[in-house]
Amino acid sequence: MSNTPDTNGGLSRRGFNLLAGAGAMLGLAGAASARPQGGNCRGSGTTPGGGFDGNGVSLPSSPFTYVPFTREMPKPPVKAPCAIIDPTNPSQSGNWPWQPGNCHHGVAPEYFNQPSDWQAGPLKLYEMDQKDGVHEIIPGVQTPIRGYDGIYPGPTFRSRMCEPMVLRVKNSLNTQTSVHLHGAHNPAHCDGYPNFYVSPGQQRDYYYPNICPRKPDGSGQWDTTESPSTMWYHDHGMDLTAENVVMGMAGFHIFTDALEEQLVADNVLPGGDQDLPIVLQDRRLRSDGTIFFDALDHNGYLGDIMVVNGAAQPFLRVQRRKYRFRFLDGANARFFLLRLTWGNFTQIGNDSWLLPQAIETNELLLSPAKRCDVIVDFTNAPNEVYLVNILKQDSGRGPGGTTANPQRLNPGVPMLKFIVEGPVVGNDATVVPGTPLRPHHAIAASEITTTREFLFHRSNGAWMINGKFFDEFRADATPTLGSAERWILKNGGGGWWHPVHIHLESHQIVKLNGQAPAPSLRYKSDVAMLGPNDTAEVHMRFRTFTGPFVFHCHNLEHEDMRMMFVFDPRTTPTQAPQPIQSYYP
Ligand SMILES: [Cu+2]
Repeated sequence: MSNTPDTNGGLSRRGFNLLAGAGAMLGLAGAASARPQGGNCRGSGTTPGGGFDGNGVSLPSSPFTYVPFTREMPKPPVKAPCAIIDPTNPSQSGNWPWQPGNCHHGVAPEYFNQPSDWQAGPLKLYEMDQKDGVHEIIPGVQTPIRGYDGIYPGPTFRSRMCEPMVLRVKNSLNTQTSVHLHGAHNPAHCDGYPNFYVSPGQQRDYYYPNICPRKPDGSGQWDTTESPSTMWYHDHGMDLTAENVVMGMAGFHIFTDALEEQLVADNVLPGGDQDLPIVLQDRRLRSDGTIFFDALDHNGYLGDIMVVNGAAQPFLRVQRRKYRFRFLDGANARFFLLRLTWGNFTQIGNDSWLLPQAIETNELLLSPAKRCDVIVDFTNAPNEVYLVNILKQDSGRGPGGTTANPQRLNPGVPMLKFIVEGPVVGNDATVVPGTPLRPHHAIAASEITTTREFLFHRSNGAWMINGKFFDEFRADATPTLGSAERWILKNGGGGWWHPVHIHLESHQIVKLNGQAPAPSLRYKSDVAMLGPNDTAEVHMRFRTFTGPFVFHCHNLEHEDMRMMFVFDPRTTPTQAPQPIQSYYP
């Protein structure tokens, strides 16, 4: 593994970004053969007015019509390993299709230095190619995409505690990429650090140990309160994230462990076909079917077509029983306020983690990158139920209103139609509001050793934290491994919303604007949503892995325009920002 940084021939990073964006668009023009389609519901997915850019200029509407709710909701395929290996069994040596690390960008040093209890289960090897593809967001309209394995959304990974995996990612695109597994506790080498690239034509081995942190009591035991459930992966390439994600580079990664498997085995939580990951996004198309993306719009991408698992306004057939829906806001800049036209949600998870107990709610507010894991009980439902977005948002600035009182649309935009069929299914899952799920251990104020403040603000049409732009070679915080810190995350104002994502560790939101946050936000999060003028106080612990890692606004246009900082956990206390570890290329 060499340690030479990738360079872009002397171009500035931003210059490179713009060139790459323009090149990609030119490359796409002419590839599409779509024509506007007939139908009776032009703009059915659009927000009123079709949306505006950050300067108040009306965006071009997608010039297609279609009949919504005529197409079944796609379910991304589950990714299968190319080999399952027991490394301690010499008779399996012939099963290796390739040796981890034997590729251009190598594998994390941690792979060669695993504690024995990281390998309680077999090692799974996966291969995935990042490549161009064609996808029908609207039926009959061929839209060029960039996809993991060439599909949109990408394949769903399912992994299990202490069953490590190495994912060999190939890059057949003509742009740099970096894969981030959002919500995971993984080594820095494979966390999708913005310039730890998979270069075009090359491969990188992402080693996911699939562990959770150990307990802070020194016992060495796993802290299973931190074991995740619903993660997702997406591109995190420096300056290119927004474009790569809007072109299709995102998918689910579902994690389980003994505790969650028991909840399913005991019929507390629905499993199998009643457990569905659902990604909500928005897209805007040009007349040739290509995805509209303006690389010069730094305010936030808004589409006028509501897309669910890659399809515009689909339907889903459900039985009269409980379902687990893992909702992800996978949009670049669009927030969602979700309601059902009948019944409530029973929320069981926030971001990556199950809640300590199920919570009933009639609305779910999601920012980009947030997940809400919910149960919907269709037992007594009418034959048709709709999932509706009732949030008013006309620009990348964010929705109207505040986090406490977001501006609502009436009647809102239906995203997904549930067709409820058949008789009541007996012996259904037993989860109800109040059902205990995954225990939670709060980080006490007395454990905090350091307090840091971060102001997220606008400057010269771009985005800063504490008066600085992102610099991948500068550590902005160097916490000590094993310690707990308090981070104050402040929105610098101007009506902008900034959903702040911190990599590596869960954070515990202890105060939002001086008050206890809403019940579902009181436990573990990986995105702290900052509405206009919001201040969040979060506690977090730094464990297992030295850096560098990033935290950033997950409005992807803000992230690309530099609203990102580096934190670099060290084994010994230091204030020194240099050197940060590097794993190039
Ligand atoms: Cu932002």
